[in-house]
Amino acid sequence: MSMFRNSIVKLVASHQGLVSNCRYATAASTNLKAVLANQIPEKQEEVKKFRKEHGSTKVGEVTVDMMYGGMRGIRGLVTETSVLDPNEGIRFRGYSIPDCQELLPRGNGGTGEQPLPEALFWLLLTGEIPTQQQADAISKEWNDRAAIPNHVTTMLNNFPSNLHPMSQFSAAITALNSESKFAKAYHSGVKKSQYWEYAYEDSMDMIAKLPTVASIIYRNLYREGSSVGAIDPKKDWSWNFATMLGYDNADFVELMRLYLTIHSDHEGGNVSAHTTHLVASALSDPYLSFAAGMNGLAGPLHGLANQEVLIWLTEVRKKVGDNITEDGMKEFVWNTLKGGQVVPGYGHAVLRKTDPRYTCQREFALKKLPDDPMFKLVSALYKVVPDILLEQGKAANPWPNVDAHSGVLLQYYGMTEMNYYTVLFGVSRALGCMASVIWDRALGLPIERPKSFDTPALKKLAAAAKK
Ligand code: CMX
Repeated sequence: MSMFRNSIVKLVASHQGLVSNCRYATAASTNLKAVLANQIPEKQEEVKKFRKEHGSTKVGEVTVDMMYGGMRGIRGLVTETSVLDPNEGIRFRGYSIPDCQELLPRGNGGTGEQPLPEALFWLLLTGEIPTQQQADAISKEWNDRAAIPNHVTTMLNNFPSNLHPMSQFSAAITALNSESKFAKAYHSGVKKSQYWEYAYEDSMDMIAKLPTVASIIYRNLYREGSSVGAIDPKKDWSWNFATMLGYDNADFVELMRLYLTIHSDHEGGNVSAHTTHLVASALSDPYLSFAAGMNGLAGPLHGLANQEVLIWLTEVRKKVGDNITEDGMKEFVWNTLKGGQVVPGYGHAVLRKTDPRYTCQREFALKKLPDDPMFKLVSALYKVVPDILLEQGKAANPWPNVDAHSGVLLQYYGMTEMNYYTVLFGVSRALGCMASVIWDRALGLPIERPKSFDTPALKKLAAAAKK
């Protein structure tokens, strides 16, 4: 049945000319590690040859402003999993979000509308669209690896309720490194050429465990510490996550599948991906590396923005009510800016158009919750905020990003605890960060160590450059 579905999807996609040059999984194997082991030598060879031919080719320049300006625009990282186009948005291994929604296999249970994050992980790692069997094999493997050690459960149960869910999440991931196969292998002297295998094992284990960790945090904080229950071995990662959180709703499962797919990766320079990559370059194990990335995601200019958006929207609604007037909204937005605050959910360091991750969530909302007052408010703000930001003249990108929408969808299904939203983002981000770390080790990337200068030294460099 699923083979049949995959051929139909391929046929429809090629017939509609949706995606040119689709790369479907070439290997029949459902063993992702084996598929990867086949690919790695070829890719290593390709990179070796490329560096031999072009190793000294210049691909950009660095200005003084770039150095003081958060390294914006500096071309300094290699990330294989995804590339962000300023106008078009993210492409995962060359595939846009609509491509992924069209081509990736679905899960059983739910309504079958959205792709499986498991399939996206396969794509991020291999560059190929998996078959249904391959995606299902990942669901099974993650279910098999999902158990978390007692000391992590005990630690989570002992955290005070005023400790932010992201702090709990990051601390739990750090503590999970008691399970690290990478750390153990490193200490027993494993060869560098095998690092990726242990990074892979830790990544698969960690991704498998995150929904349980995240659900314990949720239930401890908002559901009187009730039990998360057991993983259903026949279901997928998102279905199990939704169920452990306590949501028994087919549309919410689809929302999770969509949410966990689209938040996974945004090329390499964003704070969470870059931090994970940097820390992993010191050969800290994947748990330690990802926990560091999560501390970055917890910043209000990055992943915490989805929490900030819902707080802000709630204030807008209090102020302007449900009979939204354009003037009322404009006044609120201007007051936010005049108060020295950013409009959360708008702007981006790289994007210069509406984020396609915003657009696909909007499409979901138009289908499932068109009359929800908060969704109407988000839609109404979309009409006024960009013009105001343009008029203010500061933000390089006045358009909404992913965080402008996600909270509204979650609150519709009853997840109103906005402090928790960034944890969901974090669970998803593991897919991209871990796929990258595995390739970092497969390609033998060294410890990261860019050069820094103090201002006097930079002045000397600038003076010398003028001569
Ligand atoms: N509201 C008000 N001012 C904004 C703004 C916004 N949404 N976005 C940018 N600006 C301001 C900046 O604060 C900056 O002001 P100063 O010069 O006074 O410092 C100026 O415009 C220029 O900034 P920029 O080059 O457009 O943006 P940056 O690359 O520096 O920052 C980002 C990008 C996302 C941090 C910023 O747009 C922002 O703070 N947005 C709101 C928070 C948010 O939604 N973050 C989520 C990002 C999504 C993600 O994590 O992936």
